[in-house]
Amino acid sequence: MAKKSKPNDRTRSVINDKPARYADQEVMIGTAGEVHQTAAGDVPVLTTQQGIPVSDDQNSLKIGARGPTALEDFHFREKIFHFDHERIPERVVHARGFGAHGYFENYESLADITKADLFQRPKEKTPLFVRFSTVAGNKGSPDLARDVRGFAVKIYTKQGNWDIVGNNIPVFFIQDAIKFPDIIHAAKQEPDRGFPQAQTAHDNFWDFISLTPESMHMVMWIMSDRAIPRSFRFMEGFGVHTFRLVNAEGKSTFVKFHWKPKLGLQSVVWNEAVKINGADPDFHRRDLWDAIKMGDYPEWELGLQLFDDSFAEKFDFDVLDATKFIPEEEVPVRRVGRLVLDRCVDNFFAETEQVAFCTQNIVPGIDFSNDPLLQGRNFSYLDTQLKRLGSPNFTHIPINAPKCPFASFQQDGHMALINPKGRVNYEPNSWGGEAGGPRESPEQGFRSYPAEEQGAKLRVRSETFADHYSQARQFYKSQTETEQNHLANALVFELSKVETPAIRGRMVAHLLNIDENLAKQVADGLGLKEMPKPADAARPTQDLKPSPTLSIHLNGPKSFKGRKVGALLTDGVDKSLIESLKSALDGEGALLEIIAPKVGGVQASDGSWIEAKQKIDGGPSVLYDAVALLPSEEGAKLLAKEPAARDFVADAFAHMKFIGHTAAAAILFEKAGIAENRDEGFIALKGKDDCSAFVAACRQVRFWKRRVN
Ligand code: HDE
Repeated sequence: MAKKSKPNDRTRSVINDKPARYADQEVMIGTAGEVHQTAAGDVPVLTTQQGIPVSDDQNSLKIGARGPTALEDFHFREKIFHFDHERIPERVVHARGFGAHGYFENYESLADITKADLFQRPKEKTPLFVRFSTVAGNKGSPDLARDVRGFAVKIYTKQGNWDIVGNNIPVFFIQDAIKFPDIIHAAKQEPDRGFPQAQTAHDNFWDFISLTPESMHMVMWIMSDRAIPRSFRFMEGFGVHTFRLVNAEGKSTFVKFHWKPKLGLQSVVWNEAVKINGADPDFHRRDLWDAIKMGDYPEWELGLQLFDDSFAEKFDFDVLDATKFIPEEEVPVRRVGRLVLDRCVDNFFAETEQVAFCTQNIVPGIDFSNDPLLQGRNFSYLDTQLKRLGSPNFTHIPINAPKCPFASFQQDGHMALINPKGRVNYEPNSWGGEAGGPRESPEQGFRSYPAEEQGAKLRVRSETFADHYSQARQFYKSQTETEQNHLANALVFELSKVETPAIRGRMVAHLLNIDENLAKQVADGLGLKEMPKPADAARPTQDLKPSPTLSIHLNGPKSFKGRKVGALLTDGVDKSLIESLKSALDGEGALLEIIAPKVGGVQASDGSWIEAKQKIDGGPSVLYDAVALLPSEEGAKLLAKEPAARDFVADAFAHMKFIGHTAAAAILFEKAGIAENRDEGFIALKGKDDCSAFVAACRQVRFWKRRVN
């Protein structure tokens, strides 16, 4: 409560001591009716950054109530000055991201293959931070852009920070880091017009791609449903490059890192992605936030593909070529631990925005390979952090600081927060003991694997990188028919946005080297008048064995756990039915979200009130994995008049979702134009058993047999 002020106190804008009431809020009102909330009791006093208490945060200091603002208003100046400087440069790639805290738990000692401290002791937990991202879009772009997802993990080990800065796709567009600015320039908005944003469906991208045959394998992945994941929780992560693990005896083993989601793989369909971007552009970040806040902690297993020089020698492709992967059928993935995300950030800027991943951050027991992409990245990340965070002291920011003891003689610079005490800032020195500061440690210190390197200094690409189509074909052949169709449709969609016909033709010429049917399907979809000749290939396409682990559909979830049903209710809904549905979903570990004509909720058949989470037009069916239509007879008739309700039903059908429904929903099917098309994906809900059957059916996630697209 504000202190009593004299009505004629001209230095105060609250002249009336009687509070005003805004529904639940009691507030003080100023001379122009503005709201003043004042400190009292456990509500702290607002101060400037210098700690000076602020008397009025609603009005700047003026010469007379209608006069000019005084320059001496230090509170105003400080507030605006700080606001003006709130933004730091967004990441030049992966600008849009979302992070969370968690831990890595090691299953067993891996001392035989690596001396990395975090892998030594079974069951040991090591804290970490993960940031998921899209690549091409700017910070405010929608989550469901067709794009690669970043999967960057910073592990705070007892021997320093180890960053695995990976993606959700195991290969990359280019083979040499020198091409990175080109691929990114081509993918991002075109420089003259500043659009299109967060999409590759434009001339520059496909122009560059069509002149970069090494990217064809990656193109298969980004045109597949991998590029439109249902959420971060349902996607894989990959370290992409070949790395080394080095044990205490100095023996090196090559390794590829994998993150395997416990909930299985799942993607949305393209038409859904387009609509989700409008309905909830934060769909992925909200999903992660909600899951963690509800205690449904997302989990991935760390998998290692381990191989030696002799495998590298005999493998069909160069293990240093990041446009190639090693099929799991050839080198199995050994699962060695789990990553659990169990804590949301306290502050998005401090943690998610300021986290600075660097591929160069490796710990003793891990080492690089000569992959030219990785070598280039090792320069880029440190450099970019300086630009973004503005100081070489970005490692002092809590999210970036190691959680183990650290000591160096690096000093000063902008925003130095961790400053050593004492006299010494160099070594060698003769001060000794604590006064002499830290010294090198031949035993514990990081030592590079002494790989033998020799050769002429050349600006060339290794000929072992020359096969551009075989693995692209292998990827395509490993997809189910539905997935192959999605891939072809995606290519047709993207290339239809390309305005230059020659680029479309060039792409089809490359597709001919991957799969003739795919090329024909795309050419047909584009209405290409003449089939081009296959692009001249540096190496002929090999027919490799399909790798079933590449298909999302063949590696889908085993349960409906972690998924969400949207239930559309009206007044008069059968209370016991909704309760049965809720308990069936609870049993599965899945969620129920109530959608109603008004967010206030509906009155159930027994007179009780059920609150809604969404108003019908704010909760379209694209936001759910399956839907339940539970209107009363009367309610269904009213819903049938609402375009949003008709779309809800028509989209659920078109997106091959399972549809649980009461008999009263029939009028909705009719109005949505799908009354004739009812199939086994429609499950009538009358009682408890039907609800269990519905949830059991939902384990397939979608009713693919519907084949609407
Ligand atoms: Fe990155 N990449 N990248 N990248 N990358 C960045 O670093 C770069 C590449 C990846 O959530 C930047 O902090 C080059 C492959 C992720 O903060 C920058 C090359 C893979 C993230 C950069 C690559 C990645 C980045 C921009 C070609 C998968 C986001 C902001 C050699 C293995 C990390 C930043 C986060 C971010 C450079 C290629 C993954 C500019 C030069 C391959 C997940 O340094």
